[in-house]
Amino acid sequence: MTEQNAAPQNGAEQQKKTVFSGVQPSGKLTLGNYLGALRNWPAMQEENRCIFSVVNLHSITVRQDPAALRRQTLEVLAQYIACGIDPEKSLLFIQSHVPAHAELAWVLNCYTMFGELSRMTQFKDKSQRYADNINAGLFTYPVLMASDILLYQTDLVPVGQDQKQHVEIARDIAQRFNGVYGPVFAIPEPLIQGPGAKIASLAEPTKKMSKSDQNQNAFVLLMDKPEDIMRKFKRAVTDSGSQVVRGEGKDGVNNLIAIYSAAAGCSPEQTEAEFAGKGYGEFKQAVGEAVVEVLRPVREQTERLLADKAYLEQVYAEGARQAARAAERTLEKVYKKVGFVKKPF
Ligand code: AQP
Repeated sequence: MTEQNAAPQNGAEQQKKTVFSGVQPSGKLTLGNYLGALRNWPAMQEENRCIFSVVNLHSITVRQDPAALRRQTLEVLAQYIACGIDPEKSLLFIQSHVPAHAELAWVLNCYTMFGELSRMTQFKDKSQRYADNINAGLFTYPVLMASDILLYQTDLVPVGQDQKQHVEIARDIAQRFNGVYGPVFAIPEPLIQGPGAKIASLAEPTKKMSKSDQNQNAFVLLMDKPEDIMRKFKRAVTDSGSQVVRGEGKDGVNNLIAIYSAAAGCSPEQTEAEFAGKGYGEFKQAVGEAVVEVLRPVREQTERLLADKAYLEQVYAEGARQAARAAERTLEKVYKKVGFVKKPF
């Protein structure tokens, strides 16, 4: 991306909103990550100052295989670009390359209350799922996420529904800090878009689709082959009814309607009208086909990009350089406000 985008200085550049978002490379990306987040990002880069990070510091709140984590980090970066994020227009970087994220997180930990972190749904879910490893990082995850967002003076955070609570706590932390020291941080807004904002598991549709689900049939991966995608939709849990309409207690069908609508670019009402009088079998086939077509170019382009490691390295190196510069400006302000002696270098 151009230097002006990394550091808006005047006129039109100052009018642009700053957008920040990220995905943790804790596994292979799912259709949920794509429809809820990634797919909405490219359209934003034309009008805004966009910053997208592969948030690998977040991933280690759950044990990761080091070699897999390294591989997945590059895969997520490649998928950002494959989804249409242009490194010439947006800033792309790997979180661990910018130390200011961890540094600001420490400061903000001291402005975040134990009680508010205890209320986080993701912490409750993950501490049940990983009961043998309820580490402090899992608990303070939202503070690191607040640092990611606040370092760049972010206005908008495009996320899926599941992350709304974390953006809200980032707002609360920013407001608390600003209340003590004056306007240091921009106050971010969550941006939750379209029918893909909350994609559920195909196997247990009352749960969200998650890349770390142990059941391989629960999720569709961006890199899945067409035949695997079709098989997973064929097996998707529905209910004893037969009409393709949304309703109470019809979580499986509600989810398939949301997926089809997001993939085909129509409203849930249009989907219901299109499949009126048709059965679940025919509908599942159509959902599978729509998803295969949406994911095909992403998968093919990701494969091409992963074969060009030198290009990916160039993108993340340049991204880290620019992100570090922007992040340092905020961190310096924060350090000054809290009373740290200015860094000598
Ligand atoms: N099921 C989903 N539906 C819609 N959006 C989703 N997102 C995740 N799952 C869904 C959105 O994807 C972005 C990146 O999420 P993340 O990987 O940073 O963390 P997550 O929300 O915890 O995603 P996972 O897949 O469930 O990861 P694991 O299994 O590692 O915890 C976010 O914008 C998120 O809203």
